[in-house]
Amino acid sequence: MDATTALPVADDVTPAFMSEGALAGDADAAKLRRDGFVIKDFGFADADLAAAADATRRVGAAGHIRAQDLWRRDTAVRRIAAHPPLLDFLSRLYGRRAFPFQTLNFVRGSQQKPHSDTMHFSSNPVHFMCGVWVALEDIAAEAGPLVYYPGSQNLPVYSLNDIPGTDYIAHYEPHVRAALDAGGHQAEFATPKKGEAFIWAANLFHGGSRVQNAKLTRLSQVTHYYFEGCVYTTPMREGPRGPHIRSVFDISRGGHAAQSRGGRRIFPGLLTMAASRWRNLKREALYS
Ligand SMILES: O=C(O)CCC(=O)C(=O)O
Repeated sequence: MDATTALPVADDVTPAFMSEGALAGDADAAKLRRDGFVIKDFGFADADLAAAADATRRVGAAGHIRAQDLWRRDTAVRRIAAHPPLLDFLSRLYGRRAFPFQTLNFVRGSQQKPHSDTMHFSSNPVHFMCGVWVALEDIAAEAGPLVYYPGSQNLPVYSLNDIPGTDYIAHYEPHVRAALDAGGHQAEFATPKKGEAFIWAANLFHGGSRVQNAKLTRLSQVTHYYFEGCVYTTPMREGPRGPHIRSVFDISRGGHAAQSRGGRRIFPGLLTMAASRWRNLKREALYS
């Protein structure tokens, strides 16, 4: 059995944008706090957007609809993930250094049911995680664009203990659907232009909408970011002995991210690190 670690009790530290006083007068912080998302153009290099789009198309030609951690093989994907103006923006809004830890490149719409990323990867303290969805081409409404629910970031951060069972499809997804309906949260759809980025707060509920025209691509890159000075967890794999600590790679610095809580260094279990290394090797082989 893999090691899990009992963490010191979570304190009430929150990202800077979540407190009205911390970034007073900052329109982006106010928008992220109110709606749970911000859309911006960070001036990605045209050459990087084109190269990342080509790399993503190659994933499609190999029969996949998405590639995880393509940054390992493609420098343009890595440069988009670690684009300095984007990292500076996120670090300012959160009040801690942002770093990318995972990329997902999509050839076509994912049609993923609404979810919050906090069920897949969370942090202690919570909310120190965000997703950035970059359009690698102009996104058509019929291509199954990203669907999101403004304001839903204020719903509870669910853990497996809050839902009536442990199965993601049978229990988590219907629970989310019911919570969105009960809260009156309305779906909106993102159709950004090439180069625009859609930034979502950790608990904004989102997914992939229905693909209406299967011939259309939806070339896009989602990068997930953590913030320094936290412990990084996988709530879906939480066990009776406590949180599941992730093995996290800081793509911008090219090394494993240190984790700490209450001044104490925290380490993932050895099996987690070995499994993560194995998955990475498989990904490198799959997309080579
Ligand atoms: O792009 C999509 O269709 C969904 C992406 C997503 O849910 C995610 O990366 O967390």
